[in-house]
Amino acid sequence: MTDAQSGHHQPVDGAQVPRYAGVATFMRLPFVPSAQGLDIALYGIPWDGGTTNRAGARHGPREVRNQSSLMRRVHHVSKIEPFNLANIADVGDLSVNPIDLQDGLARIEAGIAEIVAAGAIPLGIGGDHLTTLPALRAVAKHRPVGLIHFDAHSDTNDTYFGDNRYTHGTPFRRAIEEGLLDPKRTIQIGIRGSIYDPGEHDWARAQGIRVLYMEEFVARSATDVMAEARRIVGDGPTYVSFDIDCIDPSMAPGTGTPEIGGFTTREAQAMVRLLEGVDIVGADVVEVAPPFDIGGLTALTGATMAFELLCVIAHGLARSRQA
Ligand SMILES: [Mn+2]
Repeated sequence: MTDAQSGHHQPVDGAQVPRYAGVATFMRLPFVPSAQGLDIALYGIPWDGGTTNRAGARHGPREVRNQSSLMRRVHHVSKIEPFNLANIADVGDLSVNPIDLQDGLARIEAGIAEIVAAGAIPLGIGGDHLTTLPALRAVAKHRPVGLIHFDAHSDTNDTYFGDNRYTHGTPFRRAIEEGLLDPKRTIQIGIRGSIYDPGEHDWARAQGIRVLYMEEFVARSATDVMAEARRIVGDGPTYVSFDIDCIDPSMAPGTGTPEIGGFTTREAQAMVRLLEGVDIVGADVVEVAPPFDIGGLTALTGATMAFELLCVIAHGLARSRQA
């Protein structure tokens, strides 16, 4: 369905077709095979080839599509109507390779590069967190970007099982080494849980990454922390990566590496809303692992966080068009 005035794709109307009916797409938007003509492209990355412990995030996109049918058209606080402000559709799942890690990364990068070349902002649903590395290779091809990273883990480890350099615990170290990320414009929020080594976060800090532990968030507030995040990324192009395991496992149990003591869904929503004004050039929601989920709760959380991101990105696009 398209809006007669704007020509923008529209979700299937829940008053015409009940929200539980029909073929599941992200936000009940049309599936379109290409990002041509879109302002924002929603896509799935059914791949967890970088997972070191409990696999299952490859099943994330399908379940997030299902739960995203619960989303309606208007953000209840900001009153943002993303589907009116921007042309948005579901471009399907990226091509992946479940048994070859490097080929998997190459395919994911190629898929996102196509979206970027079409002029659309990529908003991906993972997949494990290693999928953010090829996303950054696609969006930061010509200049490094800043990063606002919500996660229980820093994901800046070096190697695993010998000299394996590519896991969902290493994407941001690789991205910095590859010149894709400006570490001084990078903040990680919600970091917690036991670590392998007391110096585990030293490398990240030495690069200039702001590593913000969960305990510091609790002592401050979403408003205060996000003011710092916006200061760190400034006016430059910024990627936003939302690992669902930043949320407490009592609210988002369906993930491979849960850590207790996390954000409430309400705190996470508050933070994403405070991304207003950030120049977001790409974003993702990763690590939803349906085999560990209960009643679709984590997939619903992932879908809702994607909707929150969509509202902020669409509003930013509309604002920059007016400027
Ligand atoms: Mn992560």
